[in-house]
Amino acid sequence: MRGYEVIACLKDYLTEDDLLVSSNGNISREVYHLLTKPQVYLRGSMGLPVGVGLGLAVMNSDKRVTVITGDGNLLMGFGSLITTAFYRPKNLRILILDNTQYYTTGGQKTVSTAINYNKFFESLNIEYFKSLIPTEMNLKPVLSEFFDIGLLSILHLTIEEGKQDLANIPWHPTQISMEIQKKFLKE
Ligand SMILES: Cc1ncc(C[n+]2csc(CCOP(=O)(O)OP(=O)(O)O)c2C)c(N)n1
Repeated sequence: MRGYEVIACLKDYLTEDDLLVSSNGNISREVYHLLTKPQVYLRGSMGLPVGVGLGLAVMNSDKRVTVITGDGNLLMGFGSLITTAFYRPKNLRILILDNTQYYTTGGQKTVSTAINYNKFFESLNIEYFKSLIPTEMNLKPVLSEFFDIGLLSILHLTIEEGKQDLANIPWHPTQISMEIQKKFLKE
């Protein structure tokens, strides 16, 4: 499956109350066009989605926070995964869409294939980690578990390349921030 096909499936598992953080570039654009708005569409620097998701989850323990990140973004913020594993907020979900490339900027290869994700997350004692190549058949049951388990959960999906031709998000980062604060966040 392609990343946008996976993102479109998330509609069935998310409610208006869920808070999403999406990594910059193509993934944020797909989240903006395919899922409910507003969400935390990261723009600018890579490497931030897990750290931002962790902060939001810790500060908003009554909300489910889901991070959707490309492998390039994940690799640039690996330290945040270790902090996340230490605090392990039960309301945080991390969905890794791994196409083994920086697709947004032209498909340069990342070093994602150098990582044994199973061993890495096992070493951090993450209770729910799954890795799979998603298909129409296997994705839905795994998404149900991933969203409902009630523990910090991490799902690594190896996706095919391919994107929809989507326009940029028309909101300025300040507007994104204001919309999120209005809708979700504590003072
Ligand atoms: C620190 C930093 N370096 C480079 C870029 C340029 N850049 C924007 S998106 C992107 C690729 C993101 O890759 P990934 O997270 O794997 O998502 P994909 O594009 O594959 O969906 C790059 C290199 C940036 N925004 N920030």
